[in-house]
Amino acid sequence: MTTPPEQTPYVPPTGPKPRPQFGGRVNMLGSFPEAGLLPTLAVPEIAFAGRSNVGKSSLINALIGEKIARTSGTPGRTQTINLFLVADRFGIADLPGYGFAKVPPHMREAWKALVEGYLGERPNLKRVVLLIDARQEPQKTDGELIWGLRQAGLPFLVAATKYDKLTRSQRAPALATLRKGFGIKEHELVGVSSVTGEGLDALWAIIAPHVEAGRR
Ligand SMILES: Nc1nc2c(ncn2[C@@H]2O[C@H](COP(=O)(O)OP(=O)(O)O)[C@@H](O)[C@H]2O)c(=O)[nH]1
Ligand SMILES: [Mg+2]
Repeated sequence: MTTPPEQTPYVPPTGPKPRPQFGGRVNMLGSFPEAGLLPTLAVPEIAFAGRSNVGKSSLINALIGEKIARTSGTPGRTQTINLFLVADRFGIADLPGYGFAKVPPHMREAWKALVEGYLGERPNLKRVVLLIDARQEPQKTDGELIWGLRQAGLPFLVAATKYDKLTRSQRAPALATLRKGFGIKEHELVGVSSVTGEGLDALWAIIAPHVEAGRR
């Protein structure tokens, strides 16, 4: 008789808890050109902000596991806030992008009024995820938004996007450049890729406690 092979005990994987998937349970509540038009939600809300083309829509889709936000290769010019309700548990606001070249001053003012109006009027807003391209040198417009969030006392987190486009050796220096440029702490910055999924669990781990604890 042969002895049975020794069993290897099951070792659960470590690292951040995998984030839940919400496929089929996401409702688009609308696209709003004025902050005052947004419905008030009875659940916590997370907002996503950043320059046009930084990967906002892609990140929202990758994080939620469903194509809810429209992505494009060309910077969009529509200035609206898209609001989503995810599994009746939390809201996601996709804020209008900024920073593309040759924007007439009246459009810049309209963007400012819309975003500032939104940030000042959402009692359930738990976090602003500010997206910054991991490959870029710190930009003035991003710095101004960070300054505004600090002034308003709004908790934020920087997601360094398109992380897949950096080599392993470029990554830590790129994050350090952003940290120094914007004066942000290590735990306030996470490198993410919507293409490879890198950093999404880490990003979710930061958002999840707000979403769960803040439920009303
Ligand atoms: N390589 C790479 N490309 C990305 C990533 N996220 C977005 N993109 C591309 O960047 C462009 C702009 O993305 P989009 O999500 O529409 O940006 P938004 O304007 O900020 O909403 C699109 O061509 C995307 O395919 C990423 O993580 N990695
Ligand atoms: Mg978009």
